[in-house]
Amino acid sequence: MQENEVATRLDAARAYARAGQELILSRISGPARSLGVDTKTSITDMVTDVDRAVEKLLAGSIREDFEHDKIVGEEFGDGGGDGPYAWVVDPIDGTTNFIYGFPAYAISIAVRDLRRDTTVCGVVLDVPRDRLYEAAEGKGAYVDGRRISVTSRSRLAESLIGTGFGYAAEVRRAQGAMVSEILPLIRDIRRAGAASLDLCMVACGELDGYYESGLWPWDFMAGAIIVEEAGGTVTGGLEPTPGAAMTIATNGIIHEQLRELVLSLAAKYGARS
Ligand code: LIP
Repeated sequence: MQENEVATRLDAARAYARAGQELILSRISGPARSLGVDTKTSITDMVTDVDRAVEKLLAGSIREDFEHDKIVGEEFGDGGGDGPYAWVVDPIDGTTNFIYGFPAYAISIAVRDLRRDTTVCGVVLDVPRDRLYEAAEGKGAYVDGRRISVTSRSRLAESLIGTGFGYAAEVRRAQGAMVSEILPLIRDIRRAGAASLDLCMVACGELDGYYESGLWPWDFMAGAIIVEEAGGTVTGGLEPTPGAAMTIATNGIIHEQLRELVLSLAAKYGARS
């Protein structure tokens, strides 16, 4: 029974992501990008009227199709639902990139089984590259229907690592100090600006690992199951599970090398871990 409930929600999540993509493309096609932009926690933490419109579209569809499911969205918070499933939605992950037209932003939708406190499926739609990443518990990870898997690289010194930075200046200062010490110890660093895409890049082998502090559940929950179903490992730093303090995702082989390095430097610079 539950397998069908998950499969139905995965099918719906794909359709909702495509509908959100259509809305986004309708707002940025044509001669001028007319975006209403506000700021949230700082002048660098931005949100647009398109973020809000996409979340309203997704939430309306979820409420209509799964009236008992809970909805947790970046822009409108928690809504409804007394049933066992919760939808965790980021209407545009990588909002800064979206505003600038930098081609790295995604719609991220995860479905949680609240009885088991587990993500049971997730989709991440890379809008600029038109790639749909997806995974369901125990069913593998895919991009556009093609099976994906993490790399088999075993040395951190040969690994390509993604990361990201928070919005507060004092947090960024410590994160910058950390990355300056990590950089000489790895192949190179990449900063895409959308956690859900960083995670999908680990899942499909475009990165060997990724770490970031300060993420919200809607940033990482869909990407995390996609990494795990692609054979990778996702943890926190000091915590076993990813969260606001730290999210670390790798091919599994380099996980403890990266985790130990991140923890030691976070302690040195007083950063969250
Ligand atoms: C973004 C994350 C990214 C992080 C950015 C920002 P948003 O989410 O996906 O990894 O580095 O600072 O938080 O705010 O664009 O949805």
